[in-house]
Amino acid sequence: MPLSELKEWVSQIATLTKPDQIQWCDGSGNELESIQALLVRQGTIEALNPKTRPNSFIARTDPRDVARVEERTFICSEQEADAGPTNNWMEPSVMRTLMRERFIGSMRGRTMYVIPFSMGPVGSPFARYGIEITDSPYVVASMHTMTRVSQKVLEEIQAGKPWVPAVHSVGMPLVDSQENKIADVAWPCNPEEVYVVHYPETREIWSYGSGYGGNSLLGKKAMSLRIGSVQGRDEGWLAEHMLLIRVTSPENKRYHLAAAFPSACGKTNLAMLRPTIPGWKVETIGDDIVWIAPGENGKLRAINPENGLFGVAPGTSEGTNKAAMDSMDQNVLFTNVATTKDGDVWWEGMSKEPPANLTDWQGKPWTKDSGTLAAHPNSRFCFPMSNTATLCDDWESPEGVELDAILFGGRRATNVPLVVQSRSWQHGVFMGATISSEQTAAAEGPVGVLRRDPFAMLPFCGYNMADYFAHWLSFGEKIAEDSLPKIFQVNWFRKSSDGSFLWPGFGENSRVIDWIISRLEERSEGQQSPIGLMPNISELNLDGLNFEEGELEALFEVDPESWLYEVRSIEQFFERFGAKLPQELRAELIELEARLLQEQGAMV
Ligand code: GTP
Ligand code: SPV
Ligand code: MN
Repeated sequence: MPLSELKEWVSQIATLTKPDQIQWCDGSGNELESIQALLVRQGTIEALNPKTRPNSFIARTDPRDVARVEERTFICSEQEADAGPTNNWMEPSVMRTLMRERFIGSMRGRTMYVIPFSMGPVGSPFARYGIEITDSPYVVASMHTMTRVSQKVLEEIQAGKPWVPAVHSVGMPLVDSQENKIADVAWPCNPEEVYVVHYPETREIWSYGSGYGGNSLLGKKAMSLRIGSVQGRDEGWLAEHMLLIRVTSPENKRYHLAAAFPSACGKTNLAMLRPTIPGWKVETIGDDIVWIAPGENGKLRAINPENGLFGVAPGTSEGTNKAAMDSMDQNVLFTNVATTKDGDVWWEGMSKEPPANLTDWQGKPWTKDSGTLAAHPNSRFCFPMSNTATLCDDWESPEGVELDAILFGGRRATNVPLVVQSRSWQHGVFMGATISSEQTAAAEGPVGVLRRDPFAMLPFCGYNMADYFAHWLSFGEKIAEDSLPKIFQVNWFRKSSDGSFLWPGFGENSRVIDWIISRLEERSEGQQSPIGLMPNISELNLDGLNFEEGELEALFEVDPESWLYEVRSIEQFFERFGAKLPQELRAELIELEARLLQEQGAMV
């Protein structure tokens, strides 16, 4: 029966959107090849030089469709309070009418694709199924890489497993209301009318007007985080914007670490880290999304529900992330990078000197005197997990891996030290709830402005963030402190007064991981500070690094006065949640302030 329900839903959507034809996707290699050929014919993608980059392509988007659009992302719960103060909300019935108007005939002249996909290995206790309907073959190609598109999903649905319906249209029909044909363009979209809409109670997704990234690949942020977080709240698990790695120490001990950093703040880079200190190994399990649930022994277990990487291109180089570069030797779909005259790709940071005669992300000739960026700052590479040079053997383990530590971080030029351990689970939740970061190009809006991005989930939490904080705190009640992962705050991005990064970052972050693991193994003591436990400098392996006078101190400085400003800013942020804010977090803030005042007193 359930399959007939699915078919009924597909035909309803077709009646609404009026496509020329319907194509059910099976996830096969042949299907991907024919979709790629179609995209090439339509001019949406171009093949790169098969000698240097086999089976790889570049897409150039409409310059108005280059990132997630948070302003146009909605959580339409029945009650506004359930969406909370950090989400856009509209009454579901009002939004449904509005979306219906937009989707009427929105696929005219196009093919409607029906994509059965799984987040997580099909059949795994973690796996969740979805059906995305889209009129964008670029989305079909990307979903092939980012999710598990498979007939097996239909069998699971037939067997009665729940699934999330997700409807997407680029919002540019090829026939107008007077029945006139409209010429297609290389990157159809409708940037003035973008809506990325979630109905958390009925677990539905509707997305209109954008073909880019998280706006249109609906298994990713929409299903795995916004709908996923709501399912997690109801069912006792967590859907998080995190990377997941296995770290092996020189003594051959294995640990699993997850880390939440806001968009474009270093998850993919940490996920593929090549340690610069001897004896350590890091293997990739996931780079953007992690689902966490208590296992049978009560310890938290984690999986990466995705099947591919959709990573930020600029800044990626042989020097900063060799593993990522090695993973891109074939089967990559690049979007909005620059191309060379030999049919290869380039972006800012790949090499010091750009090659001569580039074509920029908008398809225009470009030289370093052009005064613009060759690649869009949110340009991306997309490749299957199987490409990953540092892939962990157990990355698809259906029951996930046991989590030993959780890191929270952001992009902070000031105040936040390189690494701090939380005093407890509750204090760790406070650290997560108060992450702040300078905005990046991953979403619309001004780059560089500081904002609170709790748990790096501000754009991705599908319910009231205060309830989400309470959900995190509840694990501290259900699970003994000893069994819970230890929580750390990190910041790779602190700057000196001349504006340069104080910490070399990338592979050198292995030195921080070394200290974190020394804490798990109780090999180091650390030293208390008002904001948590920091390393004694002697506990850090800094062999081979050169710091100028005062730089290391600056990296770890906790200035009570500026931290008291931080307290005020957190207070203001917390006020947004009113009485819903868990009192434990208010208590943590009061205690933090007291410790800072005490420290300030001791200094005078
Ligand atoms: P999303 O895919 O948007 O969620 O981003 P992400 O969190 O995976 O960020 P990513 O690893 O792609 O890094 C974003 C940018 O930060 C890139 O330009 C990187 O080069 C830069 N970056 C990453 N790690 C470091 C680091 O340790 N130090 C410095 N200075 N820059 C870094
Ligand atoms: C992010 O913005 O956090 C991303 C890119 O990972 S997108 O898939 O567009 O959400
Ligand atoms: Mn992300």
